[in-house]
Amino acid sequence: MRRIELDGADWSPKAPVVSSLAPADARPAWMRKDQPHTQKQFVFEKPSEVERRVPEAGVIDKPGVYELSKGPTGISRIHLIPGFIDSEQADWMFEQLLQDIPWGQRTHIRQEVSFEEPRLTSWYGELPYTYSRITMQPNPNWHPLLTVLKERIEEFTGYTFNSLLCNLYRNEKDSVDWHSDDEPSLGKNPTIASLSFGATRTFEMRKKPSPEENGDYTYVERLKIPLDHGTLLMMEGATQADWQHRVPKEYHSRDARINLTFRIIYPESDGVWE
Ligand SMILES: O=C(O)CCC(=O)C(=O)O
Repeated sequence: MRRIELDGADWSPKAPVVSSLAPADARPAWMRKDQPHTQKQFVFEKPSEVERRVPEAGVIDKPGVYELSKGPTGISRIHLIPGFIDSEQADWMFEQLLQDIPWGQRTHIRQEVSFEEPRLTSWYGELPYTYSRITMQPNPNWHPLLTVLKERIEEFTGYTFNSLLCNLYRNEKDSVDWHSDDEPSLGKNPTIASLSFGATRTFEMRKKPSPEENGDYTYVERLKIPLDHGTLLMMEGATQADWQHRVPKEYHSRDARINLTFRIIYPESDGVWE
């Protein structure tokens, strides 16, 4: 047998050499400790355009007053008050509102196609309310519990509200899409008091893009605010002018949730919406 002597090491074959097209060790080079990595060098090339990152959504879940932004339209401010109604009271209020409010499902027409709102609603107030080309007729017959809640919020906030839009999200499939409460009849920089009962749902906010973005919301600031049983959320200042909000559908099952949004509506003849 032929012996190969190299630095004194014994290189004589110990087993028959297998001749095959496959390499003896079929593992890729990076998995073999004993083999050097490929000689190809990684060269970092600076991207010609600045990379833009989609910002992660912030979460607001602690009580407090938050200044969301400042702009030519003013300061956008929200005030989160969890436990505004204690949970025991909120329990019976929820049941009563679920039973007694005259809930109805409205139909929208968009681009000649009609579809039902994915939630039930009801309107209270001396004046009608028009949004998304739907008009809610005046309904001055305030339920006594709604009057109590309105007065409690008025005492706490110092505002006087004259109207209320009630939303019932029957389950996880109900939702409200991105919008601002910026109808002319709400006046400039409206204050809105939003009181939630029942299942916790996420209230999402996104900043309206600057004119250079041409309506693209990809890189705008976003916030998530879990609204649970008895929580009051106040939206003030330029919040409706500079931000949008929604309550998205959920992937997991959710029980019913009621949201009451107290508003101040002006008669259109007042001209405050200009
Ligand atoms: O259900 C909510 O918390 C939001 C309702 C809402 O966006 C609205 O009534 O305009």
